[in-house]
Amino acid sequence: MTIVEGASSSGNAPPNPEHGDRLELDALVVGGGFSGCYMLHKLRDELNLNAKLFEAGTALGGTWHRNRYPGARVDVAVPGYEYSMEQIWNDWKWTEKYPGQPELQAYFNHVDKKLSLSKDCYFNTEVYDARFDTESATWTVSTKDGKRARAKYLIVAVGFAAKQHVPDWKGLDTFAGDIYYSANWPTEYVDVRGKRVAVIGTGSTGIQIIQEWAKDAAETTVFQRTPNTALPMCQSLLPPGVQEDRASRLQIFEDSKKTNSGLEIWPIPQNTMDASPEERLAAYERLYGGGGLWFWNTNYQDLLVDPIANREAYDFWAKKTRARIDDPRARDLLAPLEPLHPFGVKRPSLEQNYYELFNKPNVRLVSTRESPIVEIRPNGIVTEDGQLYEVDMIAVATGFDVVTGGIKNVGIKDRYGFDVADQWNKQGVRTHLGMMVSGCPNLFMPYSAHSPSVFSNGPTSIEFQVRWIADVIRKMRELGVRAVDVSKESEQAWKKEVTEIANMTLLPKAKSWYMGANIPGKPVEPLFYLGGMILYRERCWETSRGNLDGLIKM
Ligand code: NA7
Repeated sequence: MTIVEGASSSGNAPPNPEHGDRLELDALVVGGGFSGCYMLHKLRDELNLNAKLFEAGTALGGTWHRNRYPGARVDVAVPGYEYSMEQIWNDWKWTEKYPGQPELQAYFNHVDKKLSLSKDCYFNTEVYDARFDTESATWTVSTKDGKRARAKYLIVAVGFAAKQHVPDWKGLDTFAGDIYYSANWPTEYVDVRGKRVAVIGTGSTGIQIIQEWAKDAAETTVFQRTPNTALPMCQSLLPPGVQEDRASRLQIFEDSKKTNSGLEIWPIPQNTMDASPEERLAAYERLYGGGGLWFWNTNYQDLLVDPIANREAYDFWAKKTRARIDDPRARDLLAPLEPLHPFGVKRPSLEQNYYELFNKPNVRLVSTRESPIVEIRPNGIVTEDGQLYEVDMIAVATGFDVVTGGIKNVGIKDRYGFDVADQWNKQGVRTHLGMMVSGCPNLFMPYSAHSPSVFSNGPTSIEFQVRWIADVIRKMRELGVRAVDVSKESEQAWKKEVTEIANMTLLPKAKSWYMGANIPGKPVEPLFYLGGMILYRERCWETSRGNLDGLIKM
């Protein structure tokens, strides 16, 4: 078997001799994605701290650096999915409404240039241990390549999808062809012409790979466990003028700060069944036809709350989707009349020609719900019914150990020596505001669990969280406070709020990564804050109000 990997995560690069391998810092940021880059800029350029960034990969970009598989693209449109800093957007032009990974990587290179970030970043630097010393009130962080840093403030900005989940299929290492893992794709072009390829997983990643590979492969076999309620992307080039109009661009960012989603959108302020059937159909057609996630995030306000409303939307989606699939069996597997879970409680992916692909004679669909994968053999994939699917190449797109996986890799120990991720894996996630953990003073985690993160426009919620963290640190310095912690009671209250809000929705009704249910053995619980950005902002300011009244000062 050949595992074809990218060069993003080595951990073996030698310490950078220019800087020495022992660093004494004010602040250390771990992770160079949207949140890490902005955090470094804030701490270094606005608070004038001695701040550095450790990144396991070879460049900035985070998710968009690691996930460079064919077809990778964002499901939130630009302009909007970007930093709001004018110095960045004033001379950056997007080409497509939903940019692909190469354009997003180029954007991060642009951000790097504008903010001069790289000079304070250590690449190929993978943190495996971080522990707090109460006496000196500092974090000591160790990396796989032998660096050690001491910092007053530690910002773990590894995002929610830092660790890919790969099922432990028997015989995985015996495969004689090439295996590609979506989150560690090689930088070189992968040629599938004339090959029999398999894609396992039909989340956004699987769908994007399938759409690309099925163009050229001799035969494509798709292994689906749960049908994706994918929506048409309606990709387009950005019309000239859209980005050039400074006033309207500023307005997008202003408006985005006032909504729950961090996008300049609101759901229809009406319940589904209060609209007449004609009105409802017209609304559905408009939202579905507009493309993108609109049918999901600007649908009637009760879409994710009321089962009847939800079913109405599902039925519309199924009718539209089924009409695109010729084969009755594929139709029933891809868009069943009876949904396997409520619509939208697993994130719908955006697709371009996904459903029509199954009308091609050389694209076949295997239901691993009916017959799970039990083994990988040198020549292919075996399912429980004994069927061997012979293939030359496999793409594994089986999702992520969301949040906990990435935190686990960083090896955070609280001030009593307990591993935070281990505790989370046993007892469930505990945070305050999704950013702080009791027993971990001066540790902050933007875009992690228990925050609106994946239920908001990433850059908008990240900018808010980073500003909040920077504000707490600024106040600490003004007040002469060495360290801040959060109480167990704050954590309990926050978890209660996260859970109660999620339980008002239909989200707990699916086995999704939103609930941690995609990883065997992981506690099943709401992992994200569904109260929206408006309430979330209030909660954050309540904690940091006055002289940091909601925090324990040490
Ligand atoms: P997802 O959305 O978690 O998708 C993973 C897919 O892999 C999904 O279809 C899973 O089926 C499937 N899967 C997982 N384990 C198995 C096994 N053992 N056998 C067969 N199929 C399996 O991850 P993505 O990377 O696509 O997207 C993640 C998010 O990142 C995305 O929503 C964007 O917001 C960004 P399941 O549905 O669990 O039955």
